[in-house]
Amino acid sequence: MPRIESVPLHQFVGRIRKDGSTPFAPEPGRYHFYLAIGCPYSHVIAIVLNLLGLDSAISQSLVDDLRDARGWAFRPLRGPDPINGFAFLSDAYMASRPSFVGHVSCPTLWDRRTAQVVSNDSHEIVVDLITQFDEIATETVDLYPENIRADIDALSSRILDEVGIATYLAGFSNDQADYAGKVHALFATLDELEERLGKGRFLFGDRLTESDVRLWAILARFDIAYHSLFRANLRRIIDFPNLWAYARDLYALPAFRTLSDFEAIKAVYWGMFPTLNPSGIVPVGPLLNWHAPSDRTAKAGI
Ligand SMILES: N[C@@H](CCC(=O)N[C@@H](CS)C(=O)NCC(=O)O)C(=O)O
Repeated sequence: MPRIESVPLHQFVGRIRKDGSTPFAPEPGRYHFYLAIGCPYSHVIAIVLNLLGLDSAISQSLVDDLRDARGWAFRPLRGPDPINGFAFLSDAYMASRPSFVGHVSCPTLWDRRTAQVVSNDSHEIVVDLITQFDEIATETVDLYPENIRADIDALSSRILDEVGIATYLAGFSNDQADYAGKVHALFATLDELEERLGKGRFLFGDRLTESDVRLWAILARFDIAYHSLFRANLRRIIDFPNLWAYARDLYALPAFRTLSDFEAIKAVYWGMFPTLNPSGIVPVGPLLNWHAPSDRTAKAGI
């Protein structure tokens, strides 16, 4: 995500509030998500919407799988923009604020009522989905329990920085020592998560939280993309007994299984970064047995 000096990364930071303190109230049928199938941040949104039972209250559509220099676009593969008929996602930003210059990213949350982008800060969006839509959500799962919110925020931010973003920084490093340092640091965090998952079924014991969804979006991409494409290859996820069993346990849950298209994800990564994979050839492997049973439910009460 390129950063333009002195311009904040997220220029659309609208918050959805039940109490009327912002222009954006939680209402069924009002909001739309633009997502990208390969994007881990979009993957988190899709799974959270499904876990909360917000799929029918908040619509979503996909941009084209691959992004070029013009940014995310709408093309036949995933269909036209169903809300505005835009050609590019950046059109939504320009329509919202004609002077806009900066980070156009998926996920983007669009408000039909005021015809503008609400936010493209996925962390804040997830928090608002969980905390502001409880009267609309059809499921009662609490992915962000009040008494551990600070701990969830802290862990999710480490997962994002030290695992998610770290793999990209390693993959795009042009310096041997820098690359090696980043990979060792990344695996030190994975070792820590491996140990943590030896103590409970999920990252916070028996409660599935937002942090688990964040980590899933990374684990789902690790062995099929990050390990080889980004040279984050000290180990694969399948070499970590707890992380691998945990990933399979999550995959057994319908929201994770039905919303994780590994072949599409793999094609996106191996197709979108020509400096790392000039031929564009998508590897046929690895063969991962996602359906192998895990013993994780036995850890529920630990
Ligand atoms: N800060 C954003 C990051 C999202 C992000 O980087 N999305 C990627 C796709 S996975 C993207 O759209 N990148 C386009 C760009 O940075 O130009 C968030 O948390 O929502």
